[in-house]
Amino acid sequence: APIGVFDSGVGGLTVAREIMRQLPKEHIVYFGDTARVPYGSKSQNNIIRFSRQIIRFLRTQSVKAIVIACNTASALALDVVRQETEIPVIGVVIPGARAAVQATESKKIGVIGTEATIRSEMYTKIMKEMDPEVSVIGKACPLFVPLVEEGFSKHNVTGEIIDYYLESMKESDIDTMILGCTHYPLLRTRVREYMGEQVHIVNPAYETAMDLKKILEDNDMANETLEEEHATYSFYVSDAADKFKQFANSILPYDIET
Ligand code: DGN
Repeated sequence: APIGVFDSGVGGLTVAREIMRQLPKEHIVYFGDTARVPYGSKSQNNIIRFSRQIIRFLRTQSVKAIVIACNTASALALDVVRQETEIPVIGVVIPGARAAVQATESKKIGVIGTEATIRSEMYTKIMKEMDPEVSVIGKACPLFVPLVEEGFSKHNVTGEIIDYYLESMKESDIDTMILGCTHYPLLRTRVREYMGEQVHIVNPAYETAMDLKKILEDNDMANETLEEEHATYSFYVSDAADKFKQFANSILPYDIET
């Protein structure tokens, strides 16, 4: 049975990509809600409603576990939908939070994400539960999403926008920073250059794939054998399939066919 992965759009492909790398034998069914993106500016009620609908769809594809590959949906809907679903459901926030708490020495952590993710303070709450001594600075960076989607990762204007959003973080004494939005790993090099080597950058997509691996192994759910050259990956979107395909082919290790 495949792993179900969903996101508000293309961003979750950074999570799918980590699953492909770390769990090459697992088949994936991906759903990108491209008709309703961005989730970052929607209310919690709607994000829960969208997540429920997508989980219902993924379950028709007989998935054995579901990864909410969207920070916004993980922050706002995971608690609710996990209780309603009989198969394992994991989000990206808890794995990212755990990695940051483990990495920090100064106990000062920065989190960047969408407006909804930062407003929810979910990363802060979870990290404080893990270690009450950490202090967390959050910053919403909404313009990063369209920059990445338009292929502007290497563009000059991106440097200016990074400076605009991250200047106060750079001047703070954080030693760890969470890329708390699916698109941000694609700006990782730029953010790292700007923040400097002393700041440890956490990619929740990577940590989530590690967590998924552990859950599958612990529950004897991992796929052991694979006859094909690589596992089967199916992609569904609610709109704009061509644009999705173009983006996917620019970041995934395998080309998506029509
Ligand atoms: N996938 C969303 C997230 O990780 O928060 C970013 C895109 C969006 O819905 N704004």
